[in-house]
Amino acid sequence: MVNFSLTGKVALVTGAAHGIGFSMAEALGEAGAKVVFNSRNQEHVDKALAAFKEKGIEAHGFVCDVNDEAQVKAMIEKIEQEVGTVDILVNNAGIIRRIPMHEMELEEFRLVVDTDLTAPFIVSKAVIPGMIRKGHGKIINICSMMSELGRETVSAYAAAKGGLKMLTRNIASEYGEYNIQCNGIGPGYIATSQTAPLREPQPDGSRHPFDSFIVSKTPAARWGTPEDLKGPVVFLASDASNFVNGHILYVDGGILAYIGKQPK
Ligand code: NAP
Ligand code: GCO
Repeated sequence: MVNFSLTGKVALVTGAAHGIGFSMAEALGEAGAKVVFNSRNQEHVDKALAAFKEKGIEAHGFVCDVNDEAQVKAMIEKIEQEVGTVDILVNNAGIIRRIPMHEMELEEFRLVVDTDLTAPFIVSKAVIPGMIRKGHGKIINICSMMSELGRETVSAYAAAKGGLKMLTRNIASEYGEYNIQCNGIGPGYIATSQTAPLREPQPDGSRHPFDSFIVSKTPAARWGTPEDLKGPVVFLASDASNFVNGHILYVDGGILAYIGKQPK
């Protein structure tokens, strides 16, 4: 029987106090993993711990900024002492800034690239030695449609998520011999706080133009939900995907396959 069970595994999901990360952490917990997550904010950690407890999921939360290597190293050491060596890492923490490139401050560009690309390097580097010692590991990087496509105002985000696709492939290449698989998940347009500005109703109550645009570009004719990511993350975290390596699994309702609905 195909093994999707994560019983006995320690799964770290970064930035999982809410949104896509929380939903993926919930799925990993439901599949049997001990869930570990971080946020920059103690209040967010506490709220998420209460939510996991309510769902009967064993979770451990830490305050940690993934851009700070010292904080990340300290968090991984605490996880190894209190929970166990990390078997599964989901690099989910991420930000976006929607600003025309010629108006974007250098510091803003760098913050997005640091958070969405450099931080996955920092956290992956911190957990790989333990995975090598254990003889197995799963690293799952949360990419994006913008790992493949560009659009106005998201230059830093697209550059970072494009780079994250190639970091995924390089980790897969460099550590496959240690039985570590590194893959990506590329969510389409998902209804979370990150995309809330793109779905806000107009002053006259009509749909946001971008909202209608995305629905017309998606064969599934809807926005995705964080729950749509639960099955894909369990698959890539489990032994069922042990020969899948360096792959970006797009969970996008078909956007990347579709030219878009013809205007009536
Ligand atoms: P979200 O609701 O804004 O969640 C992002 C999470 O990242 C927050 O929990 C935040 O935690 C955490 N975070 C940000 N910077 C951090 C840092 N420096 N250190 C630690 N945690 C940090 O967004 P989401 O939509 O769930 O996105 C989650 C991931 O999916 C991101 O990588 C995003 O790029 C990607 N994605 C989203 C979509 C979409 O349509 N929503 C599509 C494709 C990819 P705190 O604020 O609590 O610290
Ligand atoms: C945007 C959106 C997208 C989504 C996601 C798509 O402004 O275009 O925020 O970037 O968040 O990354 O896969």
